[in-house]
Amino acid sequence: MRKEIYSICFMCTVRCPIKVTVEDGSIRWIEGNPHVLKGALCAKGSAGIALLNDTERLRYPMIRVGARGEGKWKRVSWDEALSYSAEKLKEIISKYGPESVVFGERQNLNTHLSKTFMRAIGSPNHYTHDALCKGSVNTAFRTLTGYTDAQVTIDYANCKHIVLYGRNIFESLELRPIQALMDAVEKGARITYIDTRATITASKAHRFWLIRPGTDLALNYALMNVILRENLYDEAYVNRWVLGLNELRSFVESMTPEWAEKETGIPAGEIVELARELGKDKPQVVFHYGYRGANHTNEIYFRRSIIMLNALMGSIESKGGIIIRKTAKDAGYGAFAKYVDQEGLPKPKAPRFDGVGGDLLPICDPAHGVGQQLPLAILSEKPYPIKAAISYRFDPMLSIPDYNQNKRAFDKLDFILTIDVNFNETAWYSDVVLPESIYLERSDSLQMVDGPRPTIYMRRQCVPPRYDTKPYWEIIKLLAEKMGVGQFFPYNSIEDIWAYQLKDIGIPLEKFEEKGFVSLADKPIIWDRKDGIKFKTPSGKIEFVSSLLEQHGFPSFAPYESPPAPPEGMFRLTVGRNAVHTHVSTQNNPYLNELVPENVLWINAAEAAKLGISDGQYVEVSSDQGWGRIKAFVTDLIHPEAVFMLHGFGHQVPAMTRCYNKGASDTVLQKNVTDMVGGSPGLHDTFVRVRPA
Ligand SMILES: Nc1nc2c(c(=O)[nH]1)N[C@H]1C(S)=C(S)[C@@H](COP(=O)(O)OP(=O)(O)OC[C@H]3O[C@@H](n4cnc5c(=O)[nH]c(N)nc54)[C@H](O)[C@@H]3O)O[C@H]1N2
Ligand SMILES: Nc1nc2c(c(=O)[nH]1)N[C@H]1C(S)=C(S)[C@@H](COP(=O)(O)OP(=O)(O)OC[C@H]3O[C@@H](n4cnc5c(=O)[nH]c(N)nc54)[C@H](O)[C@@H]3O)O[C@H]1N2
Ligand code: SF4
Ligand SMILES: [Mo]
Repeated sequence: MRKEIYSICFMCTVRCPIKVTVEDGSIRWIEGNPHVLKGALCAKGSAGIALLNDTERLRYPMIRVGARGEGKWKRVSWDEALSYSAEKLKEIISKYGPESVVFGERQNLNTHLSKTFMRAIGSPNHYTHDALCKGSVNTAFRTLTGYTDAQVTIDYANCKHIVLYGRNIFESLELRPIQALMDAVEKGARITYIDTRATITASKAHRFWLIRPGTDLALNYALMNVILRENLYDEAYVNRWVLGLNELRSFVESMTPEWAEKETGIPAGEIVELARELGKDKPQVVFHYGYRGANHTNEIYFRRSIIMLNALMGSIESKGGIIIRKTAKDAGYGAFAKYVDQEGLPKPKAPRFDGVGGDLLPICDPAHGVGQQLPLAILSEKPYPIKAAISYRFDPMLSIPDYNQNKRAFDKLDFILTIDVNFNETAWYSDVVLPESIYLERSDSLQMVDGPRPTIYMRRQCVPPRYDTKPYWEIIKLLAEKMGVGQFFPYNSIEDIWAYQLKDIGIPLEKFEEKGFVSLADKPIIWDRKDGIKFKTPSGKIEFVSSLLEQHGFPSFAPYESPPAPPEGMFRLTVGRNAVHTHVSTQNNPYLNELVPENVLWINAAEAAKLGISDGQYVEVSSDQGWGRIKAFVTDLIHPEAVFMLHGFGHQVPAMTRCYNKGASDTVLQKNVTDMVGGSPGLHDTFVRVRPA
């Protein structure tokens, strides 16, 4: 029998809507949901079938029997694994308090259940990947608009000019945005791309600038300088909505394009030209606030400068600009319900392990925390000893900079529990490993996507689990029951969860069968730019002079500091993604491994010649944190101060035979430093030495 099932991809966290064809209980085909994506899917999405059939993924619950990291395991029943985990956790809680248990996950559809679990056991220590990915973007948005970056989106389809700062949009993919952007380009939209190397996105852009690493902020100040001097900004919008224009004007007065040329290497005349072009196309222009790109410990000011440029152009809540996402309530429905909001759930009082909301990281988002503080908090035992770490759909060992330090920290823990689909680095180092069914084998909590047209998507099980695995919503309920807090998980099936989530919205579940999603608005909801934008700052305006920053003793405008050039013979390590892999999780996928089996080190040709390194030769890369062996890719297409490698390689788990020891790991090399205002890690703050291996 042949069936077509609408669901949601999870080969990366973009979560594209998909249509899966199932015949006689096997998956025959996966494509993008034609109602949203015109059938398109990326390479990783297509490789979902290879993950389903992979014999090297986690197949049954296991308890460690050898030393940590030795790789000796006992296969156990679900009941034994859960009872053992609950016993260990209860023992730790009774000795050290509930705050000694930390839970980390990559934000996902079930995050409301994980947060419920942590609140139920009395610990404040839930964190997500968010700070590691874009903590300073989140904070920058809140300082300016009161919204997080996750509460806004970009209207690519109607944009006339987009500026991308290392936002390598055609390789670090999100399918819907790039389809919309390509449509806009066909209608004449322009792309300006700025990177320290020439990526695929650079090759598709109308203008590409190879910038000196870490100097994007200087470029932005110079753009502001021109925009203000030549009155290129949207005066009516700025007068109505911006607080602190005069302060900005005097701050950037001396930061001319000529000054920025010396910092960035971008000719002053071209900076002026870009400012004038954008001035003409405003407000349908976007300066992309990005994720990674220039990641340094002063990142908050860079991200703020990007958002301020949007404000100057009047593009926030404009067609073809940045749109504030609208919720079910804005569309006239009740709120989308989450178990974490249920009555009677304890509110833990202890301070967070990562210092968020306290003196250390006062203004970072407590909804996410700052995950990279975990190893530091374990090692220092400040603010208190941490004894147990639970990781779900997240690999802290490889996703938090400084692998060797992470290992030293995890060595100090009494209990490590991992819930994953792959034998990731953290699972290998765990005491108990619980295998989740992969996305094609399970249904999940509904996905509420706020936006101009708020829409709810459904992930639906396509085939039965191949191995002895379970969906997370069931795993966490069973663990909660063993811990004695099962009352906070009052469901018995995924349908119960769906009904709970929709209880105040009132859409029947059958409606999802038609297209896999239900939209709550017929047309985009856009607020009136003259008077109707609801900014959530104390002033109700876009705060160039920020009350949030200044209340906590941080300046709204910080003096520009030039990033140091690396010492002789060294390079600034820069990292990123490509179109074929997801972070640290797909390197062992049989299809994707065949396409890109290892990473290479981009190095500038003139610098390579000085070091006697030729293209394709193995080199040794080392830093104060560690070292790796990797093939050199010698090219003119990277700035001489930088070297670049893909994140996610250099796996050290022998059970993942296809990717074991292939390429080098950026995580081993990087130091764990953070923008202590915004929360992002300084992933590009490490200098490395390179020599022939
Ligand atoms: N050194 C360094 N660190 C980084 C970055 C970097 O570039 N360099 N990038 C940062 C960024 S931007 C991000 S977003 C984070 C991402 O960090 P992570 O979220 O840790 O990375 P992923 O590769 O997305 O996935 C982590 C784990 O999720 C598992 N997984 C996949 N699908 C499922 C599932 O259905 N169920 C379960 N239970 N598990 C699943 C994978 O097997 C993998 O072990 O890393 C950050 N950290
Ligand atoms: N295929 C694929 N797509 C993905 C993901 C994935 O894992 N795989 N992950 C998703 C996630 S979670 C994220 S966060 C996004 C990340 O999307 P992007 O933010 O686009 O991230 P990266 O691929 O890390 O690209 C960073 C770029 O910044 C450049 N760069 C380094 N230093 C500087 C600098 O000083 N200035 C400038 N201007 N550029 C610099 C690097 O050369 C690199 O090309 O991608 C998302 N999409
Ligand atoms: S970008 Fe690719 S891997 Fe990620 S959700 Fe979409 S189709 Fe799946
Ligand atoms: Mo990310």
